[in-house]
Amino acid sequence: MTRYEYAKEKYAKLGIDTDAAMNRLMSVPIALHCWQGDDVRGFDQKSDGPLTGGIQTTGNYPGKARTPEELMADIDKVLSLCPGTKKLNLHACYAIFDEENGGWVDRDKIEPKHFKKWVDFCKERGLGCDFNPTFFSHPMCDPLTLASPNEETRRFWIEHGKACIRISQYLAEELGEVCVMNIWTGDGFKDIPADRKGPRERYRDSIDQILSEPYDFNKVKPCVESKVFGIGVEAYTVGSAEFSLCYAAANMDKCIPLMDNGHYHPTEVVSDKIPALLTFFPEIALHVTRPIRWDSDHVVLLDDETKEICKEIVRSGGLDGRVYIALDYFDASINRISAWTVGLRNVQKALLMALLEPSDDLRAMQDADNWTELMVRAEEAKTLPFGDVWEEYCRRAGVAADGEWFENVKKYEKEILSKRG
Ligand code: RNT
Ligand code: ZN
Repeated sequence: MTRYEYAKEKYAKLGIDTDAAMNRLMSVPIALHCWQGDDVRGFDQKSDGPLTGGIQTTGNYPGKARTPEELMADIDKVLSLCPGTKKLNLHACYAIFDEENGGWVDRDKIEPKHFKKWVDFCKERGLGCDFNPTFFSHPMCDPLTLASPNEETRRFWIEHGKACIRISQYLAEELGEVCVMNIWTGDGFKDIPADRKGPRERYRDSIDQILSEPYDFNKVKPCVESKVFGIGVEAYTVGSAEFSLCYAAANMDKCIPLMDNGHYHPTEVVSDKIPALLTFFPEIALHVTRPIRWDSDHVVLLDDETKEICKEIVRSGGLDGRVYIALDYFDASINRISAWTVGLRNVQKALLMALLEPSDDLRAMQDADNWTELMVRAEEAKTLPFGDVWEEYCRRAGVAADGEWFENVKKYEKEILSKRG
């Protein structure tokens, strides 16, 4: 008997079908964020300005991608090391300008052709692609964008948002998969504002204008991502939780809410918010990250909240196309390929664990007010031979098991990353 066969029996005794769980997970798309590979830099700025918008990468581990080709090669390496269905997640600042497509244009003028190379990349690998307008790290941030009182600034960023809707529609059509387009800005204030409503009214109007650009809501899913605060904008965030959720609720036919689990007060948990939102919204989107004390965007670990988030996705029927899952972190202090791979494999692990939960039984115990047995069973489920199922899942997906992939990353670092200036 193999270790997997033994594990399969153990789970079967609890009524859990490990083969069905693996098959289910294999087709769930998870969006891989391109920005872990180059510390959220992108390629569209002529001079190398600072990362703005209240987000921060810390560390300067060698080997970050400097060109689209390097970033693509790095993403390929990650894809080869992770099981399951992947999607790419691009930011507008990763536009590729060259002689053939007419050279550089500013963000209000970007077009689908600037993402043609990414489309080719995705097509060759059978990937879908999500998209994000980039409302930061640009001279037109004054520092506000969509909430700016300066009409010229606001117009520029609305045009950027509209251009991104057109690009998202193009990505969805070319790749034949839904494109989730996330609207997030770092708009906010360092200190106590005198007017909290004005910026929000302008923000609302700006998003209205962006979403007035035509798109097929079956293919393009614009999202509004909320936030609690950012670096340098500690006192007030325009796109707060209430603002963003109300915007999405009032515009259910046009957009969906996006929750990033780094964007709440430290004792709030997104796991609990998932079923709350799914009670009302047909679809929601997530940025899975790891906050340490603040929105620090550390690599996702297999920690309690990641597991709990994945349980709620599975229990709420989120895998049936109701929850769009994306990663969002950027650690510049460690090998970036490894950072990406650990985080993506961990989300896969947490989802597989959730699929291997005896959830029907546990729910029945809850409904029967049988909290004693629920505790016993839930605790016992934690030491089932999960590792053997995970190893089998990796084998079936044709990727290296735990303990085997890191050698591959070390080799890539030695041969490729270490040669980058
Ligand atoms: C920032 C938001 C946002 C960004 C990306 C790069 O706090 O989480 O999603 O991380 O758009
Ligand atoms: Zn995010």
